[in-house]
Amino acid sequence: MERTFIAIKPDGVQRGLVGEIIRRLENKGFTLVGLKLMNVSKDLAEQHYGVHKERPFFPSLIKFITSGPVVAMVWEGDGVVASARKIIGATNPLSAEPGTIRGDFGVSVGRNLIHGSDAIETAQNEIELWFKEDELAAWKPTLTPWLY
Ligand code: 3AN
Repeated sequence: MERTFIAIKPDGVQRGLVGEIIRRLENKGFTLVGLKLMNVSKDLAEQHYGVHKERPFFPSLIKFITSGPVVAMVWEGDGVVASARKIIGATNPLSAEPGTIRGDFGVSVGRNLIHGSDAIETAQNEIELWFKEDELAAWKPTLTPWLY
């Protein structure tokens, strides 16, 4: 089954939005298979945001993501990569639709609360980067037959 990597960034944790964000993904019908609260090392941050290395905002992005604890998660479900991106909303919270996480709770692109993998292949790479295999639980909720 498809999996995606989701991280609640330091601003989401500081603002007490961890439960709200998890609730939205659970309510949709996705399954949580990995979860940890962690401080992000500079090395991990630079690997995670490697594609943005040359961008002017790269140093502030690294400083921000390493500034406080992050909730790293893996979610599973049919089409979860694209669907989680929709639930999260556009990169700039001011452009994100109301009803999305960024649209409902954010005002700044530098403080946009949450990360979600942008494609299936990226998701696989990010899950490997952030989680060890034994940190992930392969399980099926008993609700599954009512979802699919
Ligand atoms: P998304 O997180 O929606 O996939 P990306 O991958 O384009 O967006 O950008 C990664 C992260 O870099 C964003 N979540 C945001 O925190 C930050 N970022 C993107 N564009 C800017 C910008 N113009 N100024 C500051 N930070 C930015």
